[in-house]
Amino acid sequence: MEINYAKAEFFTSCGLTNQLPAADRAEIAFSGRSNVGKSSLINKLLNRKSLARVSGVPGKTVTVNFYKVDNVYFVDLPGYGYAKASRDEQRRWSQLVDGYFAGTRGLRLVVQLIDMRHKPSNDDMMMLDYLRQSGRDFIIALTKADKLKKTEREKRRAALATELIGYEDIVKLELSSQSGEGIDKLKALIQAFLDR
Ligand SMILES: Nc1nc2c(ncn2[C@@H]2O[C@H](COP(=O)(O)OP(=O)(O)OP(=O)(O)O)[C@@H](O)[C@H]2O)c(=O)[nH]1
Ligand SMILES: [Mg+2]
Repeated sequence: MEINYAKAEFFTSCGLTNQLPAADRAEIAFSGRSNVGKSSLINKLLNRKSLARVSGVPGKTVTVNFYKVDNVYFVDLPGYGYAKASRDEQRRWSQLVDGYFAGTRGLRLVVQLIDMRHKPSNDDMMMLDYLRQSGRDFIIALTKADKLKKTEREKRRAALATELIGYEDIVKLELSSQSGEGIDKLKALIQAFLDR
C-alpha cells in the first residue's frame, strides 16, 4: 500500500526507553549527527513546514520523536556528536538509542544522514558500523547537497567513495531538504522497504 504522506501528525516524544510506544506498526527511522538535517528532512517528506522541530540550538533535547504517517511511524532519533554535550547527555543518548534498536520493533529501514559537504565524522563511522553490526537495513542520505556547487559536489562524491569504504553496497542518495532534490527517490525507497 502506498503511504499517504498527507496523513501525518506528531505522535509522541520519548526521553526514556520505557516510554517508547507499542511496536504496533512499521517504522522508518532517521539517524545522524546533531544538525545534519533529520527534522528538516522529515518535514520535507511530509510536506509540512514545522511538524518536526528544526533546532536552532543543537543537541539540547535527547528524545526519540515519533510521527504517525498514515499507518507508519517515522522516528526522529536524537542527534549525536554534539561537541558541547555533557557526559550525562551522551550517556542518555546511548541508553536511548541502544534501547530503541534493542527492542523488538517494526523497524523496516534506517535512513542514516551524513552531511555531504564534509568527511563523515568518527561518530558517523561508528553509527554506520553499529547499523551494519545490527543487521538492520539502512541507506545513506547525503544531506545539504544544495550547498555544494557542481564541481565541489563532484569532488565530495569522489572523496566519499573512499571515506565510506566498506559501504559500497549501501544505497547513497544525494538530498536537499531545501531544494527537494532526491526526495522522490527517497520516498520510492521507503515504499520499497515497506512493501518487502
Ligand atoms: N541548505 C540546507 N540547509 C539544511 C538542509 N537540511 C537542514 N538544513 C539546516 O540545518 C540546520 C539543522 O537542521 P535540523 O533539521 O534541525 O537538523 P537535525 O538533524 O534535526 O538536528 P538535531 O535535532 O539537533 O539532531 C537548520 O538550520 C536547517 O535549516 C538542507 O538540505 N539544505
Ligand atoms: Mg532534529
